[in-house]
Amino acid sequence: MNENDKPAEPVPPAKNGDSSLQTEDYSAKNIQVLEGLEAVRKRPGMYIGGTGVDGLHHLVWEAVDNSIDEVLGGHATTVHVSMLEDGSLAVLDDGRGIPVDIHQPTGKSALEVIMTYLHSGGKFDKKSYKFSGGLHGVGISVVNALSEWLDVTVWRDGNTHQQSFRRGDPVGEMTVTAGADRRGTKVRFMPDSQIFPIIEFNFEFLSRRLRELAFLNPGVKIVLRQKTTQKCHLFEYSGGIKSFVEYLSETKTSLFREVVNFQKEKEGVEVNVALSYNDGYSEQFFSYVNNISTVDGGTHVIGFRSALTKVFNDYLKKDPGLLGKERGKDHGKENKEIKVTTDDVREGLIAVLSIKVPEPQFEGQTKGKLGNPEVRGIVDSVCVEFFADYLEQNPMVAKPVLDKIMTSMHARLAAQKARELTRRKTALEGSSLPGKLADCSETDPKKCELFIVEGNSAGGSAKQGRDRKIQAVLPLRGKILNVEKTRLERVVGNEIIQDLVAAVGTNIGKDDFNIAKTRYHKLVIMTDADVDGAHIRTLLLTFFYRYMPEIISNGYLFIAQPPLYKIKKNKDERYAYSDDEKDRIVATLGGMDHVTLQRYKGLGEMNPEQLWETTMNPQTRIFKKVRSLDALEADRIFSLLMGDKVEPRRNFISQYAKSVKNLDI
Ligand code: 28F
Repeated sequence: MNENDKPAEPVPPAKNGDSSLQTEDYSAKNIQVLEGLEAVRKRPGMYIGGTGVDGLHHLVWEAVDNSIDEVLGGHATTVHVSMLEDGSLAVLDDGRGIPVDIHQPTGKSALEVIMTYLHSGGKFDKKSYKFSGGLHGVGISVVNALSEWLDVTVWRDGNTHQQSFRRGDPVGEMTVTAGADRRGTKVRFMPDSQIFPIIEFNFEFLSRRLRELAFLNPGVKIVLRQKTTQKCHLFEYSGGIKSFVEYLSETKTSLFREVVNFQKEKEGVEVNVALSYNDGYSEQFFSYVNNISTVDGGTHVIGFRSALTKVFNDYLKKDPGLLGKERGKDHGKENKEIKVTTDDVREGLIAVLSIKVPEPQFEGQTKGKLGNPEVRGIVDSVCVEFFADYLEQNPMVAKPVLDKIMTSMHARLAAQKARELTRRKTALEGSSLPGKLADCSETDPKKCELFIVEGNSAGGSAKQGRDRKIQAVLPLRGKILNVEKTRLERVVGNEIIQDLVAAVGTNIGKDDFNIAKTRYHKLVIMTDADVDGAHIRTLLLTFFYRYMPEIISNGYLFIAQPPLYKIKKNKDERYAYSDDEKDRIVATLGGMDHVTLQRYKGLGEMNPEQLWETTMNPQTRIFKKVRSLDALEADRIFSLLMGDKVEPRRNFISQYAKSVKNLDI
């Protein structure tokens, strides 16, 4: 159905007696007018976190969250997000439509007030906390303030209401035309290039977050469309976060069939958990509070992890035979002090924890951590109660998981011993930086950059071409380890990984990793544009995602974008970073027969000056910042290609093989 089709009649509110569903019928009288929008344009970062690409996309999340609230309230069914040819973006829902009656105190329509004042609207009273998500629900008026133009359409009471705005200011009155055969709200906006350096939306980025929202809001249907490419993604998951864990597990070999899933409300906090275990060594864990991703965890995550650990230790106390005889040694005598730790229960775990809290306190620089102290005990007790009973009832789940946890624990104990030995050894010799590292002279990590370069030839050019004050280079010898089927201990043992970990400075592993020890606040993966380069890049992304996730969540990891082409006309040399850009440059230089075109196959083809100018010079280079969802995608692709499951790999390759360009076998 395209966005202008007549939407289906919305379903009546769920009859599950859930009193929290939004059934209040708001109107102008519910609006509390706070302040005008000039504050938003002066300090946009205060309202959307920043004016980079993340901030730009927050404009979309604000509108989408309003539409999702309408669906969760039982007044709508579908949210459409459309990337339009002119670069603007439209969000549409088939809900009740933003109220349009006159707001007495201002004499304006409720619609105009909601679009032009901050924090207006009844959404902020306690009753509806269950739905307001997004960037702490700052309201659609922020989108309006930060848009060069914005058109809103409301279909309501059989009429079509419209109003346009420029940088938050109304352009004329709200117009009403009779004869709407539909209901709902549509907001179309063009981000303001006076606020955002980059105003292009990213389809994949939108797709990942919209998929996540569909998992977090079971029953919501979300359609994402890009007009220029006709690409279209539809997300709807009636299974909610259980479907999320199934999606994350698709590429893994699970230890038991059914994803474990439960939800329970306690003292006003709604706890929703889904989890599975697989035979891999990495953990995939996502936590949310009121649909907001808490990348830095918090009290809810502490409660969850302590509950899981406690339940497995209690289970082992009841059945000490499970402690097992690892390779003939009997751990019987040490039984009493052998305890499973939170790290042991993370190996091979895929879990989603989603909670709803009336008054969440977010902490940390990126507001990605929950602070409410009372939540820890609530989540802990709810999870212990459910998991203890579940393991009792389901031995075919408990057994394989405990086997795996015991193996993980013994490996950890063995590695601890090994580490103690090596620590004593390096304490004698002193921990050294890898010989391959060409370090920089600056010592303030905030100013330093480490280029992780594939292959010695490119490494050589990078070492010669770099700015030695702030730029270090670490050439990687050959392929790094396949971290899909490798436990942490072997990863640490691998020489190339050791060089990388030593250069980065943070150490590795949950109890040793320390983000404060990062020696560079920009870690730049620089690999060739060919298949080998892509393979190394995926390996590195998966390694960082699994063993140094905070490097990514702190925004320290980047991917260098070397040029694809050099276009020469007499003395004039230009570089192109995409096929489109190459076509544009060739056209401006008079067409193909006036230029010579070189397609770069690898970094090694550039001399140090060219590599500096095109890819390393902070004034001219292009870096792509790695976000957690990008790395999650790399991890998925990596498991698909390197994991055990043949079916998903065959599907992936057949789906993408035809679209692979310049595959040089
Ligand atoms: C494309 C973005 O913003 N959809 C929305 C509604 C519906 C109501 C509403 C919104 C009024 C006074 C708060 C309608 N009828 N999509 C959207 N759909 N806001 S935003 O009301 C806002 C309240 O205070 C709505 C009856 N009650 C609420």
